[in-house]
Amino acid sequence: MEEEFEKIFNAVIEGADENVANLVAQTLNGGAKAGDILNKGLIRAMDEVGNRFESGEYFIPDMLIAAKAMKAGMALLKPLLVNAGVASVGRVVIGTIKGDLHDIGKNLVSMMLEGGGFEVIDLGTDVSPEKFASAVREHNPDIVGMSALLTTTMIHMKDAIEAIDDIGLKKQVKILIGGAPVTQEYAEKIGADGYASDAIKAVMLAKSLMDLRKN
Ligand code: B1M
Repeated sequence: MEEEFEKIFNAVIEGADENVANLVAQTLNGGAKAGDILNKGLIRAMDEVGNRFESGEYFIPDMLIAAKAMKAGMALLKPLLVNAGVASVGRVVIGTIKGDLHDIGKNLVSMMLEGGGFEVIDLGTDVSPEKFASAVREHNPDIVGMSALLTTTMIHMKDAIEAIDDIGLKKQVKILIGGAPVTQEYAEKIGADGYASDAIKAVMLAKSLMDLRKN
């Protein structure tokens, strides 16, 4: 199976979206677990794309093409990672913070939260603090999830928490943050209720935040 994961890894790096979709379908048919394809093929490839960008070997179009290929693979995995028809365990409003267009990690977290039984309202990317606040007023979520992939945008998470506080709704929600540059220390510093380093941990944390809300 490792050979198949390697082929998927290479196809994402090359940005061969049709190839990625075919390889993911074949590997699933061969009995691989969706989670293994995700971690050993797709996510590992995006890390490599990031390394190549950093070293100057790849440029923005290469990252975009790889992201499209990753999404082609994720579309096939989604139904397997998300259990349809599970009763909602809580409502989450989620988005990528202002100035930030990276949505793969946020989409993965949304997908896994849905799989964990949460109702997810996805605000998309480049979400302003005011939009987070008005979504809290409109949707009355249990949890607000914020994602940031850039050191220059993560600072707006603090502004979004303040915007929610300014309309008097901070105590009614739990704030969960994540994304590559984000840390537990940063979460504590800006008054978020939790930080998760990946999508699985985000679901575990969201469930424990729900328990805290009940007590
Ligand atoms: Co961008 N980019 N990018 N990029 N890009 C990074 C993030 C970078 C690390 C690459 C590098 O230099 N090595 C770097 C950031 C440096 C920094 O700030 N420290 C970078 C840069 C610099 C930029 C631009 C500024 C480049 C430029 O224009 N000069 C630019 C910014 C645009 C903008 O947002 N305003 C830019 C643009 C882009 C593209 C649009 C081309 C494309 C995004 C396409 C898309 O998302 N639709 C892109 C991509 C693809 C990347 C890399 C290669 C891959 C990101 C990704 O999808 N990873 C990335 C390098 C890297 O991350 N290794 C890079 C896979 C994904 C599954 O992981 O998003 O980390 P991740 O999500 C994880 C966890 O972080 C966590 O769970 C997820 C699943 O495990 N998580 C959460 C995420 N959100 C969470 C929320 C939670 C909990 C957990 O709770 C709510």
